[in-house]
Amino acid sequence: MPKTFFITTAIDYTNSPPHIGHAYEKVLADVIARYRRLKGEKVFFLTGVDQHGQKVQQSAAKAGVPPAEFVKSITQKFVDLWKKLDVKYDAWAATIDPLHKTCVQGILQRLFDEGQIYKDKQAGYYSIRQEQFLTDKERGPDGEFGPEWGEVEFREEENYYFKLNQHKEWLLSYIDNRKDAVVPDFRQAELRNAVEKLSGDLCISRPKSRLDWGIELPFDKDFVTYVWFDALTNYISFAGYDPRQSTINSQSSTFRDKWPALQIIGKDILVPAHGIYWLIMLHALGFPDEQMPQLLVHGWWNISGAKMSKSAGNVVDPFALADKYGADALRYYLMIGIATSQDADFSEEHLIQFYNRDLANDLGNMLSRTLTMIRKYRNGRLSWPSLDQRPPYECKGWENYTNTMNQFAVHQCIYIAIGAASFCNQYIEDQKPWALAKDPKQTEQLDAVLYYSAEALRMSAILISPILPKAAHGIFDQLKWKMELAGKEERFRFEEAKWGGLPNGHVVGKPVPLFPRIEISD
Ligand code: ME8
Ligand code: MG
Repeated sequence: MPKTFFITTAIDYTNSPPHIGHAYEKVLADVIARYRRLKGEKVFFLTGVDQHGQKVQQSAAKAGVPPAEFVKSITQKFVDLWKKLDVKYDAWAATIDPLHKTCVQGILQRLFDEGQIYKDKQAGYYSIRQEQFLTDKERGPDGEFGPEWGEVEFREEENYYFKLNQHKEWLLSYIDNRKDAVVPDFRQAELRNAVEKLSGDLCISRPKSRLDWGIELPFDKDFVTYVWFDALTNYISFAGYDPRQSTINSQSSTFRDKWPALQIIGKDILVPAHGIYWLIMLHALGFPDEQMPQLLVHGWWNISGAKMSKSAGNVVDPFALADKYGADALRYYLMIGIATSQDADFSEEHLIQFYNRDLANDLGNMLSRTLTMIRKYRNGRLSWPSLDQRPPYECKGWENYTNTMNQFAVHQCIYIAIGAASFCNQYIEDQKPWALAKDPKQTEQLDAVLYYSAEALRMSAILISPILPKAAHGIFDQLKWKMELAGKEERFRFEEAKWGGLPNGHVVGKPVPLFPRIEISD
């Protein structure tokens, strides 16, 4: 069976509605998934929501509704957003799903039976307000716990622990043996440093008296599992992993066909969650090194250099932006305004600037002037050029596109796709079809310029389709090309991004403004 390209994103907390950071991560994953399908690969794209835990329990209590009801309404907001932004996934990982629960409990039971999970007593200072044990890190300069912790008391509590520390040497050797375990490289180095400092095991439970909104431990009904075995496990439970099978080879082909995944996560959850806990959990479950997922770590969108947060009141609402500018304009800015491994500042002004410069001017202008000229000079009909007047924009560009996309440098790929359009705007300036049209001796030359301009548009549409699916369809519609596949993603195929696709005599459609300029009103 040919391998499926399996891509996952972090599941999003359902303690509050989605913000622009969530939108960015899912659009990035969607662009990579669409690019793979464009290349003819089979893709399985998994995303979802993290519905259990303390934060959700607290938010639900504050709202005065049961947690199950609370997560339902927030979950719906995520589902609605992905629909609005054309994020097209194959499976939905909602952690309250009974299938997921069965898988999580199966995994916990197996590791417990194998002696990887044990019970221990913890004693220390505990913040009642924050519901967590405090360490010396939480002490202020005066040695006391600050007022943000509220009342602090000494407590003893029993919990279950996962033997994390015994896998430390393995994790170091795995990281050292695989250069692309984490992308980008500086994040892999950051992870390695953190692993070197690793000590102690991982607490994986909470007594039900403290937290009951979670998955019960299969071997002790007084506890629920706390975060890690619940949330991280989604990446395999929703891909068909069977916890009763202890080797990869005994897993069903449904699972083996997909795994290992490319996992897209934000910079805040590499250390320790995905880079340490998750990789060690998989190793403990018997996943061999070559079956470890690759971690693609993206940066964060900030607001004027500051972190976006509810308390700072600077959370950017993706729904409002999509309503105001359209899904494609928002997708475009989220992809071009940031380098995948870096942070960037989100600003509506920049969104408008990028849109007007690249889409309204370059691509939009190229489309309307080309169609207008073909209709004006040739009644909309294209002729195969008899001259080789192909613009010197060569297919090398497409090779770069593939290479940069394979390195997840989406913003650079956009420049290649849009570059074809702006290059052809220049080509039209140079060739001056309006002058050629006045000279009967230049008939063939004019045919060639019109034909290759239409071709450049067709190819730009193919290359931009992972980023701007709606606009790519709009360009094909106006070219009257592949109308039988209108609205379908199969309309775009990477292998067709080469000169000579439009047949002799092809008649193009009417130009309709695809990217009307956004005027800034103050
Ligand atoms: O971390 N810019 O959920 P989450 C870019 N449920 N990405 C951002 C961002 C920003 N400003 N803010 C958040 C969780 N993200 C857990 C994951 S694993 C135990 C489960 C990214 O809702 C963030 O980095 O806080 C993460 O990858 C994703 O959004 C979900 O964040
Ligand atoms: Mg690396």
